[in-house]
Amino acid sequence: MIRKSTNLSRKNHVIAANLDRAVIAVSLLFPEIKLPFLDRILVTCEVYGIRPVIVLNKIDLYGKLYADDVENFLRIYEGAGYTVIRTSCKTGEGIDELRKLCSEGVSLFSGESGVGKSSLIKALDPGLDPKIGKISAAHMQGKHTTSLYEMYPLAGGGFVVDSPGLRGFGLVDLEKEEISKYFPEMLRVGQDCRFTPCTHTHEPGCAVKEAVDAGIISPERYNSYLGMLEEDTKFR
Ligand SMILES: Nc1nc2c(ncn2[C@@H]2O[C@H](COP(=O)(O)OP(=O)(O)OP(=O)(O)O)[C@@H](O)[C@H]2O)c(=O)[nH]1
Ligand SMILES: [Mg+2]
Ligand SMILES: [Zn+2]
Repeated sequence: MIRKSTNLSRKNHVIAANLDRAVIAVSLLFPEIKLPFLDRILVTCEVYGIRPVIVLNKIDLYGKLYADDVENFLRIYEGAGYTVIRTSCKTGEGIDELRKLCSEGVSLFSGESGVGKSSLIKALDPGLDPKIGKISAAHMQGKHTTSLYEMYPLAGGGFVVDSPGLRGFGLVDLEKEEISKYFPEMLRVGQDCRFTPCTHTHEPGCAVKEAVDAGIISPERYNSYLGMLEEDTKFR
C-alpha cells in the first residue's frame, strides 16, 4: 500500500506490504469524515489489490440526530459494493464481527487521526496495549497519538497493524483514463459506454453518467471521481 506524500517532495511512501486487508476506520463525528479522502484510500486499495473493509466507528455517538447520515453512508458504500461494519469501542457493537474478519492474515488499520484505530485494536484484544489518545477539545480532532507502525498478534488469531493517522492521502500516479477502473461500481457499468476509452464526463452514450442519473451510482462517489480527474497533476 503506497501513498504519495502531499508535501512538495511528492515522494512515494510505502505504508505496509503483504497485507490481506485494509480496515479503513471512519467516524461521522470527531473527526468528521471527508468522503473524497475515504475514496482516495479505497482507490489505492483497488490499485494494489488489497481488500478494503470500511469500519464506521463511534456508532454510539450518533443517535437519532445522525440516523439519516448513517443510512446515507451505508447506501453510498454498500451500494458501491464495499463491506461496512458499524462499530463502537464504547458499547462493543460490531466488535465480534470485526474480530472474526481479522482472525486470518494481516489487517492494516488505517484512517484519520482520532477515528479510533488503536481503540478498535484494543477492543479486538483487551490484552493488547496500543496507545490511545484523546480528541482535542479545541479542534475536535485526533492528536496523532500513534506515531509508529506496529504489528500485533491477536489472541483469537490474525495480525493487526496499527498506524499513525493519515493527514493527507496522495494518489499514486494513475493515468486519467485509468482512474474509473478503481471505482468498482463504475467498472461494472463502464463496459456499456459508447466510446472507449470514456472519461465518463462529457461523452454521449456514457453508461456511467446514465447510472448516476438513475441513482445506481451515488453522486458523492461520482463527484470524488471528478475531483480526482480534475486535480492538478502535482497532486496525483
Ligand atoms: N464515543 C466513542 N469514542 C471512541 C470510540 N473509539 C475511539 N474513541 C475515542 O476516540 C479517541 C481517539 O482514539 P484513538 O484510538 O487514539 O484514535 P486513533 O485513530 O488511533 O488516533 P491516532 O493514533 O492519533 O491516529 C479516544 O478518546 C477514544 O476513546 C467509540 O467507538 N466511541
Ligand atoms: Mg492510534
Ligand atoms: Zn462513460
